[in-house]
Amino acid sequence: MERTLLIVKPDGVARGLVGEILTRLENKGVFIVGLRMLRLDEAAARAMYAVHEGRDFYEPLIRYITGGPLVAVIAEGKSVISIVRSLAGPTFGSAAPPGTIRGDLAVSNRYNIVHASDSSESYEREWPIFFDEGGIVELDDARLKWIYDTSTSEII
Ligand code: FUP
Repeated sequence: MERTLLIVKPDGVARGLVGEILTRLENKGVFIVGLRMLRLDEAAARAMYAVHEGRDFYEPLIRYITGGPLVAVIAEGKSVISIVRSLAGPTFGSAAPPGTIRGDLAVSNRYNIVHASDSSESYEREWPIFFDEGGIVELDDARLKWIYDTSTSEII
């Protein structure tokens, strides 16, 4: 099992889309094991997006992500990093295909509703910005058995 971080960004919260996005995760069958609403301070925002420092969109991005409360979600499942990335869709709302969160809910090339970790390295760097260890629950095995075939030695 793998974990990923999904953020409903301030535009998603302000537009009342938290439930819609959590529903998409739950409907797919990924498990929500951490959930927290907070407002990111500037230092945390700069740490979160350090890879983009120096890019022309860096300062607007910091203003965007600190501009209102956000909802941070930790999701767990097999290959959940790539699954949640594909649910989110490509970066720009204008180009994201229908069926994806960004494709269905965003038109902007900045205000794109969600963030999703793009690799396990990114997840390991990002999750402590939003959660401490106690904010993540252990997955209840009973929930697994109709999402995956757990009857063999491998979870399928
Ligand atoms: P993604 O991995 O899809 O979230 O996209 P990036 O890490 O490349 O970008 C992070 C955020 O920076 C995007 F969600 C929106 C913002 N951004 C811009 O505002 N302009 C750009 O040209 C690229 C990204």
